[in-house]
Amino acid sequence: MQQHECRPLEDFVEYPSDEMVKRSEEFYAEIKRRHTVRSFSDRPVERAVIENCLKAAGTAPSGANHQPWHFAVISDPQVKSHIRVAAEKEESAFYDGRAGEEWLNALSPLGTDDHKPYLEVAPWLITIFAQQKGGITKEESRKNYYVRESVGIATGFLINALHHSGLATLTHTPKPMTFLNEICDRPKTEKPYILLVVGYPAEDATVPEHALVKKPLQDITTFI
Ligand code: IYR
Repeated sequence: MQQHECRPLEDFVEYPSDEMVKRSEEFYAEIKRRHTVRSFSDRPVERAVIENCLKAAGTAPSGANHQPWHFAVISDPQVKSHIRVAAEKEESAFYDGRAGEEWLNALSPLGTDDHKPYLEVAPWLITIFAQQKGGITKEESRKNYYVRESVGIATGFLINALHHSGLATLTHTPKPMTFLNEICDRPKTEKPYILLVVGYPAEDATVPEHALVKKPLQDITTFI
């Protein structure tokens, strides 16, 4: 059996309890300002910011620490335009009926449609892929575990890091999104998970009222 080596937990920081309350309040206030944006500015965003946020995402916990994610990061205008054309093709079939009535009814208060100009306007697109095979190093091809859970957590870290850095995001999920494997040149063993649109919001960006309705604490928790 492989040796199970450990080192002391050196970078954990403990705060006095009143400071903990304050920090948790401040974090809530900051994350509460995060809104999904569907109208982006074409203002450029420094690559260093994106890289730091990706490094933050890469620290997420994952099954057996296999880190079963790949981030394809796109700024090339031609590739973005290719993605827009392919996504709009799938989305027009979706909004034209493939989604079904119940789904389209659920979406109507958000005002979404098959028109996705932000895929070309925003400076960065990040396609998050979930890897069925991998391992603790890039070279391995072992089974991965809890892949969707792990990639979901890493995506949450990424969205949070981008928001914290001062950027807006949109979690876009064209359906199906297999066209992203070809465009991003990723193997079939990787499943596109979310296409994250990243940049500054357009000056006239709005947030649908529907998206601002968050369930109160008592509706999302039971303390046992
Ligand atoms: N993928 C489509 C539809 C869509 C689906 C859900 I569920 C949303 O919360 C929002 C949109 C689109 O991106 O327009």
